Amino acid sequence: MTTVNDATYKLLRQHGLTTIFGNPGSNELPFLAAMPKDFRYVLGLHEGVVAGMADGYAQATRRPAMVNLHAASGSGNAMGALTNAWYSHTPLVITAGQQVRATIGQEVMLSNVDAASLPRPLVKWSAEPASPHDVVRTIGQAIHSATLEPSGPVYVSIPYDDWAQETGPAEEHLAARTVENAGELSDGQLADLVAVLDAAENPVLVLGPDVDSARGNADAVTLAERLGAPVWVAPSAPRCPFPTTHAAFRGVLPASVEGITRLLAGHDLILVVGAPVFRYHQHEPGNYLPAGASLLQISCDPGEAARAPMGRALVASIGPALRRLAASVTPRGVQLPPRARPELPPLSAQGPEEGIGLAPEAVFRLINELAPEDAIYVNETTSTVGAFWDRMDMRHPGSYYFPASGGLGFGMPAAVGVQLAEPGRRVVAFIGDGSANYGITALWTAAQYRVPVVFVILNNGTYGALRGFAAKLNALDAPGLDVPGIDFVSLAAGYGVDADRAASLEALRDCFAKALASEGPTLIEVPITTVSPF
Ligand code: TZD
Ligand code: CA
Repeated sequence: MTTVNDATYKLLRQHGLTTIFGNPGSNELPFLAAMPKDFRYVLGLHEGVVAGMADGYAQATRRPAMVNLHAASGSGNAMGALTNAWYSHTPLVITAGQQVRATIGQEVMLSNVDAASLPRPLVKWSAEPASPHDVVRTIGQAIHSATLEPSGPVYVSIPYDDWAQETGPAEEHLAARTVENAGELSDGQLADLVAVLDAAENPVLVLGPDVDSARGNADAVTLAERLGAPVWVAPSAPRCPFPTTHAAFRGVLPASVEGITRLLAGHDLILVVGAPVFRYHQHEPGNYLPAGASLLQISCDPGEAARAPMGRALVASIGPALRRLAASVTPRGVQLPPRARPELPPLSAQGPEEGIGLAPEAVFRLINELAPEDAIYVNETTSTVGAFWDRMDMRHPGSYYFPASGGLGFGMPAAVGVQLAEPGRRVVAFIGDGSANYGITALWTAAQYRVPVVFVILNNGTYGALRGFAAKLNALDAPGLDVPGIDFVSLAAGYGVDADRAASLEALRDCFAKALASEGPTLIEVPITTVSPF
């Protein structure tokens, strides 16, 4: 006899979904009890961390990741993390255990009363199968829905008495199904785009996270070189779509209307690929486009295309669209001079002032010098994002991850997920002392599963970004802006992670070398000065 449980594991195996990130409760045990030996369960101690680890893992493997949560309460704990998964188009297949079918209506303990509604609007699709005989098909639908473009999180609630039910002929064909996107630019659309690009006098490229997800980085380089165009990264960047060491790289656009218009002034054509137009943050009203400029957007997400306030948009798969565009535009033979980087005093002059801390720029510059050239950076230090992009070299696809919605608690878990997905590269996670607390239990998973992330906690004792906003919004007397008195070395030790404090650049040099040599996770707490996020 084949049970719903057997058929589900077969389906998951068929899709290569043999890693399950979870945190269990009684409703989930009948599913987990029969887990086959070729499956791996990665336990997270809080569901925000479970979802964050799965998010990092799915982004880095470029495949859907399985998540198993406990009923409504576990799902609720994960929802903050789903804001990030939603905006990064991360395919998460989230399953949650439900009470026994016949008892949900009574609202017995741990029933998920309106399960399909609970995770909306942060999932593409959600359901609770209407019958045990529709569980396997529903999970299949979830996998396909999560994966189809634009990919994203989906949610299935499964009553726990369904798992032991027998399957019938309805389930027979499910494991063998495949569902694919087939949409591409038509030849006419491509020819038209090429004509528009070739006719532009001074085009500029703005690249977004979906270029990195689609591994379009090398094609973006070809396109920029052929057009002789400078390249910016779209604002509030969650990924790095272009090598920062390339002469055409100009940096990340600021997250304000006026800031972008100012920086792109003089261009007659702005080509945005794989990004929303735009993810603004600080409200600085102004003209949406510089005078004389038109904007062309290529997005894999119809929602992204439809909601933009300006420009002509085409909805297409980013990888093929970029490849064909790069191969088709006319080379102009123009070579751009590399961008000027801001000057810093020599590293030896950057000693800490008593009780204040190191300059974040100096910390980034030193780590950039010491880290492997293919290191992967996970970043969740909100006031120092600009300093990070100024200092760090990222040459390869899949080198950068930042919370796509701005929802904190992504960094530490995502670092664990990315490192699990990329055992051949080293993950260095820069985490603010404020941000660390939203995902701190990821340290336990890193320790128990020996995931060798180097966590660098940049500690300025405050919510630095909020201080920057408070100054802008005339709210400097707001309460709750400082977070003094947290000892991250002790916290790390408590979760089983080796940790050190580095209060000078020499100490940081030693600690970082030790961390790189370690086969397990390490945490380095670095006191830093507070800088403005703007
Ligand atoms: N809660 C969640 C889940 N996400 C958020 N974005 C915030 C609160 C608000 N918030 C920001 O947007 S930035 C920030 C907070 C609290 C400060 C983070 O402090 P940090 O980094 O120490 O991690 P900086 O560099 O000191 O800003
Ligand atoms: Ca801070």
